[in-house]
Amino acid sequence: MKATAAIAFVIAAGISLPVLAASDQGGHAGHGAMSETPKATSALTEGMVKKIDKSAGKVTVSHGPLPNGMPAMTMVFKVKDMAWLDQMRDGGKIRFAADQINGAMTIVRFVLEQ
Ligand SMILES: [Cu+2]
Repeated sequence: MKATAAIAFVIAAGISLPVLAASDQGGHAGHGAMSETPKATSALTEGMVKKIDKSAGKVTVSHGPLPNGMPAMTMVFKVKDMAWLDQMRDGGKIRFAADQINGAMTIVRFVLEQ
């Protein structure tokens, strides 16, 4: 009689386990959706305008580490749109994204920092 009761308990425990596993999977599915973060805003790098050369279409920027692995430094960038040089000013802070275009690092997107 005692052995039968023990077997019944094991069977009951065995049935309850798959139920717990199913609810755990549901939790993981929700976590996966949160990993989709917009890449556009996180790719912007902080920089400070040092010198603007409108005739050459270039700007010297002291920038933080870039997503492409370049460490913080002061260097000359080209700009994708020459009109952007009119919006920048010496000593002004910007946040920008740069790409290698025709062998030259070029600012392809930027926002002015207050
Ligand atoms: Cu650089």
